[in-house]
Amino acid sequence: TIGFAQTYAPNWQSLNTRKMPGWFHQAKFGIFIHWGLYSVPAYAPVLSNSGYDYSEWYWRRIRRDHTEGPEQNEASRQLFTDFHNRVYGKDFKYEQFAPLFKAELYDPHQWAQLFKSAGAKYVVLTSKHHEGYCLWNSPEADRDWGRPWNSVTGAPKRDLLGDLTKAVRAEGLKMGVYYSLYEWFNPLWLTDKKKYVTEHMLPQLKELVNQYKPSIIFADGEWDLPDTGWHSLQFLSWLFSESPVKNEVVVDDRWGSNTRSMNNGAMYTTSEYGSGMDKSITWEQCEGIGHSFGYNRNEQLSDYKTGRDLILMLVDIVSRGGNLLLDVGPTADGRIPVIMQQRLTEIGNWLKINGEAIYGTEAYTHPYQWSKGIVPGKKQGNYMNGYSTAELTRPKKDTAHIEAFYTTKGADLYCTLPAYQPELRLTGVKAPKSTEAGLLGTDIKLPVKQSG
Ligand code: FUL
Repeated sequence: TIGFAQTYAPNWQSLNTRKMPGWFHQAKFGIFIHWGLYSVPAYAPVLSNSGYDYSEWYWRRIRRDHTEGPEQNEASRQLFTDFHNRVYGKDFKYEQFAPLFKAELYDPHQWAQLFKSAGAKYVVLTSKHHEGYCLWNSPEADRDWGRPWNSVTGAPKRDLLGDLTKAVRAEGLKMGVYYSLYEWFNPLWLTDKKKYVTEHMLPQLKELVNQYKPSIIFADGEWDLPDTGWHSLQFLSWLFSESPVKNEVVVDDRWGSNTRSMNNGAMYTTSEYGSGMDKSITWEQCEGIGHSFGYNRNEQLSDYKTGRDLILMLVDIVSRGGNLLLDVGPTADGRIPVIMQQRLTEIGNWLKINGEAIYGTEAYTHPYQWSKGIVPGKKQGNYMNGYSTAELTRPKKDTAHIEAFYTTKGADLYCTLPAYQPELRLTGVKAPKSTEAGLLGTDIKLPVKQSG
């Protein structure tokens, strides 16, 4: 909107004056993709009693010689190790998965069409996860790992990120990247963190932006250093002031051990398998269809959310002003599991009729109406995996007592009902005398009675 160059200084006070590009809040629904060498073993234990684990953490879980980072659930690590030893043998190194990651059935156009028909407006691919393996031709990766450690010099012999970027844009969707700042076992990271940041991570990230011009950067793996340690402030100042995506790009809140709690205007807040936030900030919930981001062959049908669960999750999030970044985990040969395709299609079919109540909407004064006309109380901001307003009045994902979720656009109020009701009494809603009501996808006019 401003026709002259604006520059932002490398401090939060200045960075926060940037207006977040409006497309993100309008979009509401994106697809997250976790794809890498971990897609070869594609395994995580499924332990509901001790918290689910992520298949993309496979390498970290089977390595016993690392000392940094929080100690993880020992039962889960043992199961990862048992699986690895039984299936591949204890001498089989994680690096040996690299030649098995071939992506031979990868069809980026089919993926992009699927995401479009799901009703998603943007896509975020793991350009590099904590394992350090890159889905594009990164010279830093090969140099510092001392072996082919990207998908162009490695087995796929293909720019997986570049090909998806083109296909996604051809469908009219925005393309973004997930990028892990740290790499668990990068030799440079393990010996000299400063050098790793300036000679590996920063040049790599800049090159990623210059080459692929992502609309989103979902940074991650930030927790070991503060924002100053990563030079994040310098990077973001360049990104917002000078980079080729300065007017378009949106970034998450994972740029240092101190940044997630900031909830400031420069970054959107991420909740992960959590309950989400409220409309006072820009936020996005990320979650898989099952319990993991990377593909997990160990999951059963009952581990997957149903289409109905997913649609209600989207509506719940959007009614509180957030976005849903729904994750799929492709297989090592490049397929999106058919059950995930089915779920995405189901969401898309619903959005074809009801999308008007989702895209481009704002949260209403209250996000939903709880059983028998009760509206939720005061908002309590929260953070990842915590509990938000909605959960103060109902258990997570239990929509049984929600009569209607609200969203609004212009003069219209949208009510999404989880279950059929012959009559709905809206409480706490201001409406002019001439109010009319209709049913999306039909010409039906619903009878309205107003009182108060
Ligand atoms: C986390 C990572 O550690 C997970 O593997 C996943 O990528 C998630 C989106 O972010 O912090």
